[in-house]
Parts: sequence; structure tokens; C-alpha cells
Amino acid sequence: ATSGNAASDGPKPLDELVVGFAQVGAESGWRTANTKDIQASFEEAGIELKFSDAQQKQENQIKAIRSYIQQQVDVIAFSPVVETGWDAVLNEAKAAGIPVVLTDRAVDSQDDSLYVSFLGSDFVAEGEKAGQWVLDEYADSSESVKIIQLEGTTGAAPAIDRAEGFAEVIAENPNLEVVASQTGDFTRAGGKQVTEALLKSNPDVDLIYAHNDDMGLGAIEAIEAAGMEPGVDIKIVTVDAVKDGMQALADGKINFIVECSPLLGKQLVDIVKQINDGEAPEKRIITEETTFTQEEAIEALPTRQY
Ligand code: GYE
Repeated sequence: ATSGNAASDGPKPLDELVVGFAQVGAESGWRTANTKDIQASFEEAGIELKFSDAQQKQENQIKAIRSYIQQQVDVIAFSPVVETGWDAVLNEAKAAGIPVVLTDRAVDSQDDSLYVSFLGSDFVAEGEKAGQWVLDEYADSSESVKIIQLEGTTGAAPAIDRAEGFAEVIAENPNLEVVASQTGDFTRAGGKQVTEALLKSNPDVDLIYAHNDDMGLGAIEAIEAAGMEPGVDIKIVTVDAVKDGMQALADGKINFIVECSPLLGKQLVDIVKQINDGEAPEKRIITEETTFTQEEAIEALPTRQY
């Protein structure tokens, strides 16, 4: 091969390796922590990282990946903003002999030879954990429980899977009813806006399930502005467990958080090193995660990294 990719000519010294990373954006506290961790991990490993921020637009991510192909980087890593529409550009990377690693989010493709590894959370399991808390919380309720769902970015793996896992579990109790479900695009502003609007048509809602902390934090603002008490008048369950979310949980404004770890940097560096050494990394690497109640949040907060 003339491309000089890692592994095709034997391992390169780490300081000659170049990795291109195409990030989703900076939409949430989770994303900011994820970016920081990835940049710090590559810096520490002494591997050059080219970084681009797609501002939540697929076309920008595709452009960034194409430019990494042109620059003949050794490995391309990216966190696909949505699941579909990647086959063309990933085939271009494949044709150029550049291995691709998916971090955090999956692609929906028939051809799994288009990437070497997918490192990230099990989002369906996260949705199930959120649903399980709701199921337990209302186990004794004989009345209908009205739920609003704040969805993540439309078409994104965590939005699709967190909705699926949640729906499956709450279906066990017919009293649990999702009365409205809309996207807040994983942002605080989006969560606030959607909650404001949905509270008008559903003033008697009992619980909000937000696909991330940031949208839950936006919902808190909307609930307070409507003269109600978040966590008491309307319960809130979220996913992520970033610092601001954990603080709101400790303060009783959020009731339960399912953890999703953004600290993927070290594992991504390991995958890049394996590729460089000519080894095949595991195809699917699942992040280990827990859940937090108010008490657990109070205990965890002082040592929380992000
Ligand atoms: O939960 C959300 C972020 O893909 C897991 O993206 C990630 C999600 C995370 O914007 O806060």
C-alpha cells in the first residue's frame, strides 16, 4: 500500500500516528466532557489528534471524514450524529484503507466491515433502567400516570434506543402512559422550550423522562417558571449523570439518573494502538455504567470528574 496507514507497513512510532476525530458538536455537558477526555487521552499518549466539531450536522461530519481521508490519517474515529446515511463515506474510507472506529453512537448499516470497532454504551439498557425506576415508583398507583418524554436528537442512536428500552419496560403497567413525546435535541434550551409548550397542553403531567440531563435541566426551568416544584409536583428522570444533573438530583429537583459515561478516551487510545500493532480490536466494547438516587448523588458528587 502507498497510503502509509498504520499496520499496513508495520507499527509506527506513536508520535508519527495521526488520528482524525469527527465529533457531533458541543450540545450537552456530556459532549463537552467527552471531547475533553478524548483530547486529554491522546495528548497523554503522545498521539496526534485532529479534531472537528460538526455542530450536530451530518453534512459537516461527512465533510470532516472526507478531509481526514484526503489527509491520509492513520485512523478515523467518529460519533455519528444520526444512525443512517453513512455507507457512502465509510466505503470511501475503506477504499483508502483507513480503519474507522465508532465511538459513543452506532451507525445503522448492513455492512459491518465498514468499521473495525464500536466503543460506547448500551442505550437500550439505559432506557430500561429509567423505565424500571418509573415502574417501581408507581407500582402501587391505581390511577393513570401521565408521562412526557423529551427525546434526544431525532435519528440519533441514543434517542432511538432510550425510547425503545423505556417503552418496553413501562408497558408492564398499563397505568403508565406517555402523553407526549418530542425532541429537545439533547440541549438545555430545547428541553426548556419543549417542556414549556407541552405543559400548556398537559398541565397535569406527573413525570418527565428526558433522554439526557441537559434537557432535564431545561425542563426544571420551565416547571419553575410555571410555578411548580420540579422533583415534587412533576418528577424527573434523566440519563447521563454529568455534574449539573447530579447537583439537581442532590437538590431533589431530579429524582433519578441513569449513568452514561463520556470517558471513552483511554479505551479509544487503546483501540488505536491495537490497530497500529496489527491486532484486531473487539468489534463491540460496552461501557460500564450505574444509576443514581438522590442519596447516591450526594455521596458521589464531591469526587465526580465531570
Ligand atoms: O447522552 C447526550 C449527548 O451520545 C451518549 O449525546 C451520547 C448523548 C448523551 O448529547 O447528552
